[in-house]
Amino acid sequence: MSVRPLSFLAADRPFEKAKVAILGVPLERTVSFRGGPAQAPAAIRLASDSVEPYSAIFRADLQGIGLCDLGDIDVHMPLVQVLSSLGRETEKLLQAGKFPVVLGGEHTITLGAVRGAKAALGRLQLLALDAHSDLREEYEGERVCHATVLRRSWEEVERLVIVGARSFFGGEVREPVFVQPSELSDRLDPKVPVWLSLDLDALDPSLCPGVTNPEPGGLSYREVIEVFRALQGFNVVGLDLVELAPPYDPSGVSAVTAAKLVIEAICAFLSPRI
Ligand SMILES: [Mn+2]
Repeated sequence: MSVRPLSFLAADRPFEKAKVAILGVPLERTVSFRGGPAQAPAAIRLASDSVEPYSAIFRADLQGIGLCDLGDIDVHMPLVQVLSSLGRETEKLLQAGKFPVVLGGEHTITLGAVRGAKAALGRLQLLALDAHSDLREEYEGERVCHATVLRRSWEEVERLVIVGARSFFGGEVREPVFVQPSELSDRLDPKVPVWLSLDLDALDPSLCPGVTNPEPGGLSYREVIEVFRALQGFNVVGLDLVELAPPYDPSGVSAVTAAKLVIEAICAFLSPRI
């Protein structure tokens, strides 16, 4: 066919034959500093055109895993409805045996995905890579927003672990959820499914400047890869990637990094080592 919609890695596998389902959520509702996440799913799909589906690190080829791109969820409705519609989609995908890859959008979407995954699987733990603790009880009068999303998500799961945090508010730093990448394996439960939430600002802003709230002193690309490697011993069932703000990186490298990390993650979690 000579005409096709923009899709991640030009994915064209029929839904029935795909293991991985890409789902965009261009939500930009509660951002507090600077905008852009609404453009992120399209920017990541476009950037994926410039990278190969092969992971040299995990020695796996995404083509062999099978990928479909379902397009974007409608976000032009109240926030609570966006989250519940993402929750329903995530639940359906997991029940169909798929590995959902949710492309945000602002970090708030993680709450919808986590609720859907919990509904589908019964048990769930959440690993978040994030520069910010996102553990406020409420922020500017909102109980559900990008700054409270990990507090609200924590209420849904058995365990929350956060890697990469370096921006704290008040007593948040004393919460027992922050770990170094090397401690991950001891802090997750091998018997409980893991949802991975990858906030791009966990990376150092010198590597990934196109994010809503850049925070100096972040993880290197290789450190994120080491987190993926540690997760290979666990049952990772899906992931979201959030907070890319394409307007703040005219070089486009941040979007390419996002696309590449999606490929590395899928290859790490779904492919036997070869
Ligand atoms: Mn963050």
